Amino acid sequence: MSDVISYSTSGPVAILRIQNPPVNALSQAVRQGLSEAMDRAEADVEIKAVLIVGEGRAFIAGADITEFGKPPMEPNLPDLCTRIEASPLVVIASMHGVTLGGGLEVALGAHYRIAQPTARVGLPEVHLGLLPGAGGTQRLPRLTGAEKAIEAVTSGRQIKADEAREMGIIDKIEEGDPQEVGVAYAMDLISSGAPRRAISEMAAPSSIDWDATYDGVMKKGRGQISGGAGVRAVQAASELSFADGMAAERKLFTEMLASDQSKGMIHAFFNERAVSNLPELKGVAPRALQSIGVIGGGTMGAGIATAALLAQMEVVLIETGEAQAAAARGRIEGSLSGALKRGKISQSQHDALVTSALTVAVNYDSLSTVDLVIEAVFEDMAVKKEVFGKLDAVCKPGAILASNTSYLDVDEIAAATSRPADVIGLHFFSPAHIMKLLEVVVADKTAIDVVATGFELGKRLGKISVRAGVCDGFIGNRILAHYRTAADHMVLDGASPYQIDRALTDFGFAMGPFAVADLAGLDIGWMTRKRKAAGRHPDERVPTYIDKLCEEGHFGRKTGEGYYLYEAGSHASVPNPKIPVLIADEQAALEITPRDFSDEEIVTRYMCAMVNEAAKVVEEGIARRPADVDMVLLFGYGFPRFRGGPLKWADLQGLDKVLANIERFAQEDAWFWKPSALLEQLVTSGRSFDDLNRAQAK
Ligand code: TC6
Repeated sequence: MSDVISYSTSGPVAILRIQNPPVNALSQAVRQGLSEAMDRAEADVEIKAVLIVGEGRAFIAGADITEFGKPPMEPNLPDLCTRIEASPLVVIASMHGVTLGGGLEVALGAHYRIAQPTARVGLPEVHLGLLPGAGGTQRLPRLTGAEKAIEAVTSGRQIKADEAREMGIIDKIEEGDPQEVGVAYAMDLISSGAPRRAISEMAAPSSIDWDATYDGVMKKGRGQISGGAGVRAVQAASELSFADGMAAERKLFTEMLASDQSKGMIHAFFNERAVSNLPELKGVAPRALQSIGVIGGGTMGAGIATAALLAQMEVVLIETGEAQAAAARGRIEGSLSGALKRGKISQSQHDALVTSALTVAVNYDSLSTVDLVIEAVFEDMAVKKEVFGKLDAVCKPGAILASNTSYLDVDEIAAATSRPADVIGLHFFSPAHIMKLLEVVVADKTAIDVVATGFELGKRLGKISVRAGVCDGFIGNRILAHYRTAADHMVLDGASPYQIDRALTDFGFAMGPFAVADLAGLDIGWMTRKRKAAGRHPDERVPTYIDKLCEEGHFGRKTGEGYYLYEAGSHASVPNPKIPVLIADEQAALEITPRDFSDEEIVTRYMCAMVNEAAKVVEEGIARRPADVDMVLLFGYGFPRFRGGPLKWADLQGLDKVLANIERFAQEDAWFWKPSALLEQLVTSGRSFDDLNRAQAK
């Protein structure tokens, strides 16, 4: 029989055991193997029931995503589910670990479902820009009703066994070996004469207000289309016969599969995993990593400490004085209480973290035994060097000395110590216990096992870790500075910051650049402009209108006034009427006649600036692969996941089109819009950024 399906019997029960590690994805071989095994069971007169069970860590994690985009191979999944359901035998699925997507659709094709108490089920296709395409949107609502099915299909969330049983998805929960409990359940069903129970034959779900539900889902999805398609598919389950509903689901599924959005999301799925698989780290053992030191207990330092505590590490945090130490402890305890409230940790874990895992001290000597120290002090080279000099003196040999700098030269920081091989950049994003991105900044002399330890730390903290080389701003902040400047140029030329923010949130960004600037603090950009003023190219256009607001002490959300005005204690904001006046003054001084911008032009300029700088970051080796840049933007900068990242977006647009736009913009401002050499080469050779990703993966 098939390699991936083992067939055995236990009395009148045929056992179909799926053995396709790591997660029993429904590859062609699995589909074919299941179909053949069903034939075999049905051909055996002794067999009364079929048990489907998975080996390893999951029942079935869904369709094999690696097959998407390839020519379809028979048997297809909808037919397999229908074939299982149509069996004259009683079919049982025994679920453990996760049962996701096509996996749940197979289970819904079965007549009865039993699960381990720890099992979780879900239809996560929406996270891949898809909807269930093998009957999930037709069968699930027949069990749960339309509303619950829509919630499952549009959130894609994993549902715990208890809740799934309450919803009617699981018939029985029983702890034990999935095969043993499954066989026992099958025997009970046989002896009680339980009938075949095909969900397709159950009543269609009642009608709900489909249009209102669709609108709500589309609004929540901020431009993502697959959630809305999921609603329409469930509507078809309610309004059409089962067979017609299946055809409607198939049509919507095929449309989604062909969409750029699913291409973007599938790119994100694979690359959020691939990004930390560095070939040079294969076989390199990380150094010990049980205790970490954090220098500075401000928002960033406290966030890093919280993240490490939540990952069960011991933390020693250093502050400059007793009052600052108490404030830092207060911040960390506040975040840990939040984690307790959200159910991330138990009361006893919380108490242990606060009392024994966290030490807050004012003396560097407390760092003498830690495995790794992360410095999160003021962004000033002299201050950093002083800190690293002190760390060099107190830390044990082999301890890793890391800087959380967001743009300073890590080579220069390393040179302030006698052990540059132990120095690395670990750039977290605020709030560090929530944001998923970690840039692991590798300096010239960083030892390879120190790099491996940086990635190991990221893994333990649940981060998406991306390797970055040394340059001003590394991957993310360097690219950000560039596309922010493109937005500033558009403001000088006549687009309002509010139109720009709206056009970009319509594109799918979590926030527009001016709302982000207010949130981060306008003083940050102001300081950066001052820092960079000396080395500025004569052709560089730098708007200064916002500096006037900073000079008056208005730094955005934290002071209640920036591009927007903020009401105390509320997230609501309105445009600041001073801004158009400041902009008009600067335009007059520069003799610029403002012009209109369409939303489309705003998005094009913003995205082209992002892509051009991102291509330069790859070209210079600051990022390892185009997909690494994509993951940085996705996980650190609110880039819409359904677009896959800026370089995936560029591929989908067509690189020739993107380059042509950049060349057109360069006619107005040759310095800012100088095309990336890599982008030019790719266009000339007819290749894409994804071709580079694939070449690197080999
Ligand atoms: C669907 O079913 C559509 C049906 C309609 C059809 C008509 N395929 O995440 P991990 C790999 S859509 C292929 O590190 P975890 C993954 O790449 C699908 N490969 O582990 C990784 O490989 P690597 C709906 C897959 O324990 C390895 O398995 N299903 C698939 O943290 C381990 O993964 C989903 O969307 C797959 N379906 O989490 C489920 N799934 O080791 C997506 C995983 O070479 N998967 N791999 O890097 C997940 O959510 C998680 O992987 C998990 C396991 C919860 C299953």
